[in-house]
Amino acid sequence: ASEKPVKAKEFDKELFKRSVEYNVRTLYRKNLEEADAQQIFQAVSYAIKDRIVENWMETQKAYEKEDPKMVYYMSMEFLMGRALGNNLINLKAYKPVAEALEELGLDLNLIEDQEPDAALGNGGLGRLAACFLDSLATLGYPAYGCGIRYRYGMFKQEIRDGYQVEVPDNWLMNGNPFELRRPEYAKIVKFGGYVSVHTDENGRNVFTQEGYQSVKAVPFDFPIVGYGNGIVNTLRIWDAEPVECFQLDSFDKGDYQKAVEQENLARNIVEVLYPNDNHYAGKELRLKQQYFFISASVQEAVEKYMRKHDDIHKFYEKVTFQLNDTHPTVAIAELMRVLMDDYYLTWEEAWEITTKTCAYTNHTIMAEALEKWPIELFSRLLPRIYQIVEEINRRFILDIQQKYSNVPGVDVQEKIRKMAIIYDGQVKMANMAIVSGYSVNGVARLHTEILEKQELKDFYEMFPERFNNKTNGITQRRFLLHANPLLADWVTAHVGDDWITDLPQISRLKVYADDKKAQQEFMNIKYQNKVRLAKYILEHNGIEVDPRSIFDVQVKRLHEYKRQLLNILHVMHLYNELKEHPELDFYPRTFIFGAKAAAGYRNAKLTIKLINSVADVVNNDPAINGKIKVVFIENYNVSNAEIIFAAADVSEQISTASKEASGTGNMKFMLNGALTLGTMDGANVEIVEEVGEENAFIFGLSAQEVINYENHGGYDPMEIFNNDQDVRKVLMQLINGTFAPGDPELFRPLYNSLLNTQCTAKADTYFILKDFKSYAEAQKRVEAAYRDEDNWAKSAILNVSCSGKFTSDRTIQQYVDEIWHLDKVVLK
Ligand code: DL6
Repeated sequence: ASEKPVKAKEFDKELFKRSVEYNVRTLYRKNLEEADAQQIFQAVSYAIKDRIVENWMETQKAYEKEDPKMVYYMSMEFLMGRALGNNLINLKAYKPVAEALEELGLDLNLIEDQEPDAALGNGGLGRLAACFLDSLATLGYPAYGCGIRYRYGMFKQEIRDGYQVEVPDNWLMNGNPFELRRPEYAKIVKFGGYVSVHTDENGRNVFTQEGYQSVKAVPFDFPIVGYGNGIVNTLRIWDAEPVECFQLDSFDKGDYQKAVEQENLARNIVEVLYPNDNHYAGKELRLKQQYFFISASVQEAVEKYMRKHDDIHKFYEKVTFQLNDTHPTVAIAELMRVLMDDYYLTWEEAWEITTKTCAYTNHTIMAEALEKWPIELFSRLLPRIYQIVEEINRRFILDIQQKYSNVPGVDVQEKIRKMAIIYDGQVKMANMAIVSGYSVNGVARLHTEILEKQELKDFYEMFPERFNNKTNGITQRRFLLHANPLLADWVTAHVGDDWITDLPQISRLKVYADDKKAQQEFMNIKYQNKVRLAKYILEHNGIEVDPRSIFDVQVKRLHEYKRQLLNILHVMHLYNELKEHPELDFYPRTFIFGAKAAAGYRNAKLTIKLINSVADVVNNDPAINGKIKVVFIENYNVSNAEIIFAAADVSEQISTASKEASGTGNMKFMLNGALTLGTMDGANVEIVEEVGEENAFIFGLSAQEVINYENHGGYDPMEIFNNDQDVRKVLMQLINGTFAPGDPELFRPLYNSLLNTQCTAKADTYFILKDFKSYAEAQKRVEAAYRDEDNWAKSAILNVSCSGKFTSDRTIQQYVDEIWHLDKVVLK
């Protein structure tokens, strides 16, 4: 490999135009004037794909030749969003393509809007995986993303009468122009049955799964284009097909039932993404999904390796598996199975390879997100895998006993209770991931510290060398270059365009923070982006908002720990203040929310209804003269997120301290010059460290304070209710019909979640009332700060210029240096 990167090929506009016209003709037997918008999107995408495929082949050829070590990023979720715009950006062809299309009388923005989001993920975890793929390709590291080609991705959210309604997301309806079906790499995945053992002629025990059902896993490859370097990596997502097509004559052979079951299994397995974020669904089908894509991916990784090498013992020198949370951790047992059952390695040999191959990322400390499978289910569905997990567990318990039996003061049984992989009738996936891998990482410094000192303390004591932190990051190519072209051009005009692949270069903007002209230019760009969002809101919500008001935004999944409820209670409080004191000098504010709630999450869905109900009252009350507007943006997704981040003044990152592992929205807002209003949680801590507390608004309990309360049984919210009139008033409004005139009891469950009036259950587990006052004070500081426009602009520019650390390029480089140890491939 040469050290010097190639220059991107000049973009041939005429060739591109001809190819779009040709595609419209051959795909649809139409000319450009006759084709509809979707057909044009397809034709443009195929023209771009032609270009990508060339680079894709070159890249794969280089990998073939150089035989570098590869990372397989295993994830149930890849929240990719749209591909066309991103591909154009990374091919450095966005502007020339926009011009070429304009010459054809077409608008690239409208064409981009024809593409459905590839929403194969819930939230942060899935979007992180997508950012990582972008960075891996841009940095030139050989990588595969491995996942599932769900027929239906994250549901589309419609708001009807203020309530969330889930609508299926048929994202493949018009076909996906960028993907390639690769039936030649199909794999068989087996479920159920039983394991028989016999001894072969060499005296080895041979384990065979019998009486199983099987599914054919067929991969679809999706190109991941690196920025301007010609590299194209692959996201491989697996579809399921029946092993044999349904055959009528099966009935005669007595296989009828089996044939139908296999057909159904294939149909169901990849049907839909489970829409739970930070919450474990515990469904049998989910475990099937996990094993399905993992078995196929592990089989392919081993086969690919063996196509080039003859010694399986050195597998880990060329392959590493990064397990994105516990969802793919069955990979550990599957790799052991393949090595022992298909390659006849001993347990010790297979264990050596597996433990040098697998690494695990923890993304949450939320107890309800930790996967634990009932033994009955696990062993019935995956009988051979269960045997292997049992053996890993048996050996691990021996290790615990050996290590701690003679240590004074250590209760070995207690250690086993907390650390065993199989305990209390359950298989604990996080424990298996830690025991069987070479690396365990958290996703922000505070999160990793909490893992080490609290949640995974026993494991940290036993394997301190495995633990490390990798603070998350985001790709600036999608979230600034594509999402905010005005700001991107402005940054480039001031500091050059190195930031696109080297975000810390953006710190050179700092010298402009005090420059009046730069401040005005920045505020003007922000204003234009607010106008763009206001237009989107008018079109989608029918609500008129004033782009001169403060755009105060909280967009993320709806979860009690993220505390959208705190935000809306505070809006209610401001509304009360304005009603009581109409003369109040109040800076107009637009509160913008966007959030999907898991379909079965009652309080989350009720919070959406509350936000919309407050919006109805506040937005239509002439007495407050439009000073507060509340907007709930329907169907928050990667594409509208790009418009939202660019327009935000205030970034609400208000989770209960210690609960948000990292957050990545916080970084996207910062990159776009919004000021953080947040708790000292997740990566907020590092954001504030970079930009300075004077350029953010920090409030609330610290993580340690929250943990202390939790360790002592919580706190008493009634005390606050009884003493704080503001809090009392908004809480009473939850149950007196102020925002639900027809049904005053509607929001009672939210009220009950905050107050333990019956003393039966814990209340306010997320410290909303405890933090309310400090949040309201921080909001006052926001308002005061915004009135000083120059100073606000200065802080906003400083936020942009201090965002360098939060690029996913940095995160990936740390994974490479400290975990994976990959070499860059540079195309000649
Ligand atoms: O690491 C990506 C993302 C973090 O930024 C969020 O803070 C965290 O909540 C999220 N975790 C999950 C865990 N899901 N499960 N299971 O989504 O990860």
